[in-house]
Amino acid sequence: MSDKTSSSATDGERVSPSPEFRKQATVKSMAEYKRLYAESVTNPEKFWNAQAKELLQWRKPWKKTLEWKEPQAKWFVGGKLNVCENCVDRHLGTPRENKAALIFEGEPGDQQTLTYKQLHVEVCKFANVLESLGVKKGDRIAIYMPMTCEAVVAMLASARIGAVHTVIFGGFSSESIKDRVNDCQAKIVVTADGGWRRGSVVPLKQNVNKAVTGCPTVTNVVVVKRIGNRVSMKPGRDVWYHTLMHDASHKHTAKAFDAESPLFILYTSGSTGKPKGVLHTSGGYLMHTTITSKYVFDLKESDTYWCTADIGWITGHSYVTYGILSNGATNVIYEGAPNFPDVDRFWDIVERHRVTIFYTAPTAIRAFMKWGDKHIKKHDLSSLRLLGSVGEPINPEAWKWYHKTIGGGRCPIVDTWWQTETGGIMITTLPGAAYSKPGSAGLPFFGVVPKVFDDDGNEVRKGKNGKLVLTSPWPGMLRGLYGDKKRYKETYWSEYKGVYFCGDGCKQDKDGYFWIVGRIDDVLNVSGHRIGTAEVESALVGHSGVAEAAVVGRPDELKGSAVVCFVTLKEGVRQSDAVRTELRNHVGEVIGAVAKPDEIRFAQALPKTRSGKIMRRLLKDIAAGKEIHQDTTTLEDIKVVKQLQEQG
Ligand code: 6R9
Repeated sequence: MSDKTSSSATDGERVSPSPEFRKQATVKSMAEYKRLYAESVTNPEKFWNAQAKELLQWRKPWKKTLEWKEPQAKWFVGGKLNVCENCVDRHLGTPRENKAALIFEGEPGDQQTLTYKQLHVEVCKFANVLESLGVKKGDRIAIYMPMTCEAVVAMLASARIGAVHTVIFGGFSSESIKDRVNDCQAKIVVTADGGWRRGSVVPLKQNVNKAVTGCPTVTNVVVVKRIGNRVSMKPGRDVWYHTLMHDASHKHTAKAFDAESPLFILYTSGSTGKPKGVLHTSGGYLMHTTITSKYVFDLKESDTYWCTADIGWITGHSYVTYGILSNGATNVIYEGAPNFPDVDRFWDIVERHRVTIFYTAPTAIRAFMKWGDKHIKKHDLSSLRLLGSVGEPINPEAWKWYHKTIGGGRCPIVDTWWQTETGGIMITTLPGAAYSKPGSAGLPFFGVVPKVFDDDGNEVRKGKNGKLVLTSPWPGMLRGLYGDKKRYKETYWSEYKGVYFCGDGCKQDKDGYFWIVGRIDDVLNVSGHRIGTAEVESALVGHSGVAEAAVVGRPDELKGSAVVCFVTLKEGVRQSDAVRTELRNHVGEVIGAVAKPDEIRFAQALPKTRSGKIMRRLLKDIAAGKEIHQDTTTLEDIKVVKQLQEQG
């Protein structure tokens, strides 16, 4: 049922925070967590009203805290704020203004630090640049960048002028850029001449050039000089970032925008069709990311925080840019790969920058485990005080290794369950309050009401598997799918009446801890990245040699899930390794390297029921090398199964 590593334990071990950590934590006891949680769910409006006043800076107070007409939520209705002002301007004139907001380290080792004051100058200038290019409130801007300060500046500048950004992960292909830019009709693309990855140049500008010839709405491409290589610039359309910035004024007055004005669209894979544009708005989203950063990471302005996620994913939006800067902490960003020039690169960064909070994905943790402890022991990691995990379930073995080897046994680990759609963390353990159970994400965050349902919409008993749902609205929830109201309702609100279904399987143990089992829809979680099987299938059948394709996940120790494809070729195309390689590369070109199949198996036909449905469960078992116990009597052609098994 699941594509992920999951724990067999129901109740698990308990690991409590140390007395020293507890003493300094924002929430210090389970009793305090329980009190705050109870307040947040018995009277959510009162709770969020107070939090929003305390944690954010508003230009105009709201009239109503929540307006809920399922499935449409509006938070802080009538209130006005500027998201960028909350993340940047409000730290000016305080002791924070001269401390580092961003510490950037490039893969080749170059570094750049921007204090809050300097970040403010850059953001104001780029806001002026965008306005001079004709960008207005509500216009869409695509950002296809390496992890550099300019990427964060572009997001904040977009927020500052009320534009809507859509960040496209730098590992995606031209085809993916084109689809996203056209779907949201972006006016501007912000990119770079390239980015560094494992010592090679990622040809970002070249990919954009290829994409935008098919994007009629794009008027300008702004190009950051990162590498200094020669790139082709189209006169009249393409402009250098540094030229525009040189001439731009550093004075920019931020306007106030409605709490519900759109902040960004982020495309994510679903179980059907093309990626969906998840839409987030301003006040509620900033509220959710600010409060979770403060409580879950126990974030203080004295912290040097490092989240290894790329801004191309939701984690990079919520916990690199918005939630962290809004709290005035120091934020480390790193451009490149974890194993360049060597497998200890991350620990070298932690040591040199004295990182105190470190947030990464289980797939990375498992890779470090494999590479060996000796690379870690070389470094002084004593600055760390808290560790986080996100993106997929963390297996208890990896959890314990992370706790001992990286955290020196002293750092609490927060395993954080959430999604692109939820905007911010939903299930976790507050680090000074609750014990952790390795393998369980933990307890609901304030205002979050998760339940585990069976297929009929009844709550299952504790300890039993079911589907994870969220039964009441929360501030950071998506407001819809861009331009597709119907799909929003169908995707999230139609499995059960009146509740949000997230696509994950889950059980809750008798202590109330939630154990996420993984996706139960046709979405794979590959190294913490969401890939729709339908997307990979559509890429494969888009190749001239392919007649039919079915894609499933196979549990993988390192990546969580591996992509396994079953393919039938067209008449006259011979099965060969060369075709396999060609198909792998083809998927890489259509979607991006993250989606490249791990395995391709050929067959004369795919196993189907007599009514013509591909038997996916059977394919999953074949991919996993399991014996087939399922009823195959409905199968049209039993020979096919054998053929596919033989290629394992
Ligand atoms: C933030 C992010 C969302 C899916 C989600 C679930 C899986 C994320 C998890 C986790 C178990 C955790 N997931 N965090 N599963 N434990 N701590 O990853 O967003 O890319 O949208 O993925 O990732 O399956 O439904 P997104």
